[in-house]
Amino acid sequence: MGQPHQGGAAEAAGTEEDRQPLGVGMVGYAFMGAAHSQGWRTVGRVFDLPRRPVLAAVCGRDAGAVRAMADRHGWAAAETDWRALIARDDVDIVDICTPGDSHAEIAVAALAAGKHVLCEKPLANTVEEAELMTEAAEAAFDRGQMSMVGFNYRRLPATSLARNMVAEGRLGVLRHVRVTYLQDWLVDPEFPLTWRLRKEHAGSGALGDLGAHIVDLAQYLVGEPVVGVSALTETFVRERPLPGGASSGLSAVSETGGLGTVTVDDAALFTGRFASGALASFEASRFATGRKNSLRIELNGERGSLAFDLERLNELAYHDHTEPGAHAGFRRILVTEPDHPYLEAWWPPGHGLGYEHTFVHQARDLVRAIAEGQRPEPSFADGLQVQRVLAAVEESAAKNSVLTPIASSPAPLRGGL
Ligand code: SOE
Repeated sequence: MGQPHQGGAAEAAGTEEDRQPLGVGMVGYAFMGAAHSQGWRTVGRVFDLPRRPVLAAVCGRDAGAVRAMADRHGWAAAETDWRALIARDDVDIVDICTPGDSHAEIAVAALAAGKHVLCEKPLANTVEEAELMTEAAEAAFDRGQMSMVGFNYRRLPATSLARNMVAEGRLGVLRHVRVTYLQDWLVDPEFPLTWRLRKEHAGSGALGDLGAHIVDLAQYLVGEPVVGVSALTETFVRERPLPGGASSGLSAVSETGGLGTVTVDDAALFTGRFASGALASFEASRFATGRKNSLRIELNGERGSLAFDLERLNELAYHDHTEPGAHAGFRRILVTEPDHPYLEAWWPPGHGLGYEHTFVHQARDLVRAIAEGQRPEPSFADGLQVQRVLAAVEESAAKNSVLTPIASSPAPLRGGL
């Protein structure tokens, strides 16, 4: 067992100010912007980093709101045009926290301007955009610029430990991967038609927002790509009240009595196969009543199983199937030891981390990759692979919109969008 944290690894290597600054410019300032801000603000105070991240500038279209956000979260400057942000000399990393419809344009421009790029998930709204971004990222890597996608659930100590255990062969040959990511914020039919419910802004619905996370997490844990899928999607509430105000970004949405059309899925359900033959099931929904942000994953292999639940994110359940049956069974690993992933610099054992720490760890990994000239993961190529799975899910769901009928079934068989 390692030693409890005694005041931070950063202290051992001199003060933060001794290190060369690395200016961050963030585009977008809502929920994800606030989460990333916490990550950038905290990372250099906790981890021993080779460069010192500086919150140089944040960008958003509403001058007053972005200035207030900058003041609250400690950004030195506020911009209202992302082109001005990426042109700034004090910005080395462009951190993209906008809706998916602007990821490609901003990322490609930022890479062309010589910046490193961190882009929120899903990488893009389409495979074509993701391909363009990946090409730009590969060319930029040759010039020493790094690109990374914000799949933050990889950066929990427990999911990271699970990845290590799978890679060490503790589960043996994998047979099953079972993943669900469930929320319930769309159950109310009066919930307004925000940008997340329109294909032109979000690309897809629960699929791109939640499904992207679980596809990435599953592929990361298994260490292999998903090679084929069979899917069903559904939009349960097809029209919703239009939100007020130009800032909703939905002015072009067709109006029928104050209602607009939902053009993305509310839920996506799919099975899949991994390259080595393991079978997978995935479920992403915004209609799972009572489930707020419930992400669960279980892997079953010939030698054992692992299970993770985001609502108990400091724990990992492990069953070692090589133990004698009389006392074998799932046991709880409390993932808070200093020699567990990411925990060398945090609190003493048992004190636990939370959701926001994933963004600190994301910042840590990107800063180290930049300083060491190593390609960070997940790369844009990894993001493109996820995008291809999402596209295959949509293609399969379109084909599966008429289900194989069960004899004498009275139920309607048509689903999907
Ligand atoms: C909303 O569904 C959301 O904020 C996602 O966009 C995030 O990626 C996820 O981490 C939490 O839920």
